[in-house]
Amino acid sequence: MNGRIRLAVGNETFLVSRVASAPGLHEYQVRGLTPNGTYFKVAERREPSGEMQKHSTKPDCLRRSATSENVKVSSIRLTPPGAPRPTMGKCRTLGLAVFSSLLVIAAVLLANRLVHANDLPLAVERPNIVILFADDLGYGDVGCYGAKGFVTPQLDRMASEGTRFTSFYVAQPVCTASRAALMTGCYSNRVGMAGALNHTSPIGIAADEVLLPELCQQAGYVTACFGKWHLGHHPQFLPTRNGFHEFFGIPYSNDNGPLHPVIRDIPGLPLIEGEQPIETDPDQSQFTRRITDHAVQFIERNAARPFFLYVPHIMPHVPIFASDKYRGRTARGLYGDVVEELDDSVGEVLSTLKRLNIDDRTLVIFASDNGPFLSYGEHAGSAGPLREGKLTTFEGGVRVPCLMRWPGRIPAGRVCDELASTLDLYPTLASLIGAKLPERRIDGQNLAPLLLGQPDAQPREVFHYYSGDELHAVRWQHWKLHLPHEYLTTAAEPGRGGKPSNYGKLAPAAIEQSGIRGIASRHGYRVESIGVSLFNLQDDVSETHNIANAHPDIVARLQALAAEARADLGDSLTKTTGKNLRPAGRATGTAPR
Ligand SMILES: [Ca+2]
Repeated sequence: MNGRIRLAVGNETFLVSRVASAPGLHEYQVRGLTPNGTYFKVAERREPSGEMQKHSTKPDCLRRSATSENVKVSSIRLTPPGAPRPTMGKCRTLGLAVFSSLLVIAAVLLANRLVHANDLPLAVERPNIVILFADDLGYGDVGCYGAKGFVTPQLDRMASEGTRFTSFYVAQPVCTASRAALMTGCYSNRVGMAGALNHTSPIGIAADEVLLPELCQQAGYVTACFGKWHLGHHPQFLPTRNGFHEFFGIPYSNDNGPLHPVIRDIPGLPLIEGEQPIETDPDQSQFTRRITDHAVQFIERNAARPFFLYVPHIMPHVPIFASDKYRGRTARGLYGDVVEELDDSVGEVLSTLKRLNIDDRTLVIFASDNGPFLSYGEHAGSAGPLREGKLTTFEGGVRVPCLMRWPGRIPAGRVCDELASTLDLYPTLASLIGAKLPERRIDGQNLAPLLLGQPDAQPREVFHYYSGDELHAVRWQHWKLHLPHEYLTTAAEPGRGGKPSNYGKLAPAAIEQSGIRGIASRHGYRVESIGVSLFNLQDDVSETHNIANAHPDIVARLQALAAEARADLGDSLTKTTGKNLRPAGRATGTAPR
């Protein structure tokens, strides 16, 4: 498709030129539709049958150009000069048929918006998706983010072959809440999830939420979850009831058993395969090894079809364990050993993709579910330059390392400082795999253009820092406003040997007692408070200089954003009930709280 190509939109014709080409992938620019031109891509992919298929993005003009919304478009044909015109009768795929060198995009505009089944995804080739999600790994715990005392060559390579995000957030600074947001694209409190569930919790993710793996299943993907689930341990909440074909792992955290550093008399930790407990209190030094084996075998079994693999690693959440091969090898001690084993696990996944020749059609994302559990001292990670860690809405709690790699599609060696969140993965991945979003409110933004390095990408501008149902802070661009709230800080000297700070003087509340004081009592924290404080994260990522007095206009703007968030999502600190909240699921026979 070299040379001049015409794109017909209704009765209008526009000139198209090829601006980039890679094996199996061509990018085109359409001139004249929008001031900066508009882009789309065509990919060629050989199907398992041996047949060559071509897939295309819908040109941007059809998604947002007012020009095209004013006309009824019955079909769009992209025809190289001199080629015979295709007939619609030869279209074999929904919305798009490409044969020979012809591309036909059929689309219908009704009532000023696209409603036809031909609403094509942004991506041209549907990638496999792999999400590797560490537990309590800090912002400063990866080599390319400044880790000291251990090395992460595999993650560093992933950064050099992909994009490293420096301003990537989880929705809340604790396990269950963070995972609920990743799986639903919603702020955790919107879907009724908060904190970290334990073996006494009656709730779990609601049945009517459409989880990311469910979107993937709808799009024809085979799905698996290997690691820690943490969205409810009752059978109805397990991964296999929520879109995953396979599950191997634990239902809640690895300290929720006899190895809890403080609380005694917790029942044994179950290891589950599918929905069946297969072991109780398994050897935790084998978790990373066993999860990695499951991941590698899953990829090997499914290399010929699209898959979604979610690997929520159990490490490096306390109690931390490394296998024999790794124990004792880093200057950082056991924590460094554990992260080096995780790093090798990432390397095994990447080398498996390469060996099976599916490397360039697999998007791999690595991130952590929240910041470091600082009360645990040398058994916890580091937030690098960021203030505080897990359980707080300072940057150290919610800003996490994040790497994304998709050779040939995501720019290599790029460092991206734009604001992004696990919230955004849901609509972004839906767009890339051609899944239809559910008709309910979500909070994620489609960042596919940003990921793919497109020139017209619109990054996220606002992020709300919630802890449970308390609104703690708001970020707009590089400005962050803390609203008055309490927070946790390590009670005394950081703990040692896997114990929290102040161990020996703790008066731990029962595990059922959630909330800031219950957590403080069990994990060696004390409660502090902060008033209205404005930080410029560009100059002061450590949140040390409150400049609210110097910028009343910025404070007012952020207060207005906070008011919008409260009306929508609620805020118990100001006793505001949100208009758009959805309840968690509740196990049968358990009484509402
Ligand atoms: Ca966690």
